[in-house]
Amino acid sequence: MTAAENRSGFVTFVGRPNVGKSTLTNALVGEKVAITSDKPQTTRRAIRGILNRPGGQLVIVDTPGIHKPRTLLGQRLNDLVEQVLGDVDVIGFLVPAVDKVGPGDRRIAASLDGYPRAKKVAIVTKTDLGGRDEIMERLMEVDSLREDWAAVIPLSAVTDDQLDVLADELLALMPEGPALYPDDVVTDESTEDRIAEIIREAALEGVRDELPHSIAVTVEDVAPREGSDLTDVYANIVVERDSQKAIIIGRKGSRLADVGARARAQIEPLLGSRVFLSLRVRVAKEWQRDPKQLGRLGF
Ligand SMILES: Nc1nc2c(ncn2[C@@H]2O[C@H](COP(=O)(O)OP(=O)(O)O)[C@@H](O)[C@H]2O)c(=O)[nH]1
Ligand SMILES: [Mg+2]
Repeated sequence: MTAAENRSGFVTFVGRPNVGKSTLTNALVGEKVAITSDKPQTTRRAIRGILNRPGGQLVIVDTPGIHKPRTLLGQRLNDLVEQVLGDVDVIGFLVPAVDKVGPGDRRIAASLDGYPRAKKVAIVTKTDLGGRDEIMERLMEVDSLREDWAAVIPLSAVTDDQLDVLADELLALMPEGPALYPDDVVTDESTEDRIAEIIREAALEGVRDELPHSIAVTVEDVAPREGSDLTDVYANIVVERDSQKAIIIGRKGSRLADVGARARAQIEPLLGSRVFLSLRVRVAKEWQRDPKQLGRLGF
């Protein structure tokens, strides 16, 4: 193949919270680069996952999606998403097979008019949860939302059904050009950032209401321990109130111990070493609204 036939570019997925944007990003990359949960607004950064295929490279940018901003953090995240949407080559619009298309979906589909540069692909996801008729109905509903879909594709990011079809279609829509990243990396996130996200995902499990939004994680140090095959990882779980700190720690530290165990199980394969994980819970009052705190937390 000549260099001229190589294609590369950026794609991002849009859709209501929980439709499966981050899960699809990971499924395409083949490795977890973006954390997922059943809580809305889990994603807080623009995370780039990289998929190399014969004939080209896809850079998949997973974003928090646009929300009504309630805090300074919310505003910053919206600005970030706007910027990504303005820059990508392809936007994939996701609707789950099992939910009827509603006003939220229609609004997001219509908002894609604001990004004329990007080609648009409609994706009916979670087909593993839907029946044949349900999937057909959804495909027709989604198809009628815009006239300019370059493709309408049903798939499951959990069973990987039709994932190849999407990857081929996305690559075909990319401009010609050389690979943008080396072919042996799956993300441009630093190891520290990936560890912080893994811990945040573990901390999100089982917490409710406002607490998920209040959790941030910082990694202070990752260091191989001398004379052993252990890596020491020191991290802080940051919350906004003392009452939240108590919830995260749990009775006699039981919740925090579970969070640590779940996170460690994922950090060890990432680092390729056994890990000693030290987690501290800190309170940073109202950090989501405080520009100084946001800066310290990397937003
Ligand atoms: N069964 C099934 N569940 C999925 C699929 N894609 C995502 N999910 C689940 O939907 C929830 C939300 O996924 P996530 O990727 O975090 O959604 P996001 O908010 O759009 O990024 C998670 O619990 C996922 O496991 C799919 O194709 N099939
Ligand atoms: Mg997400």
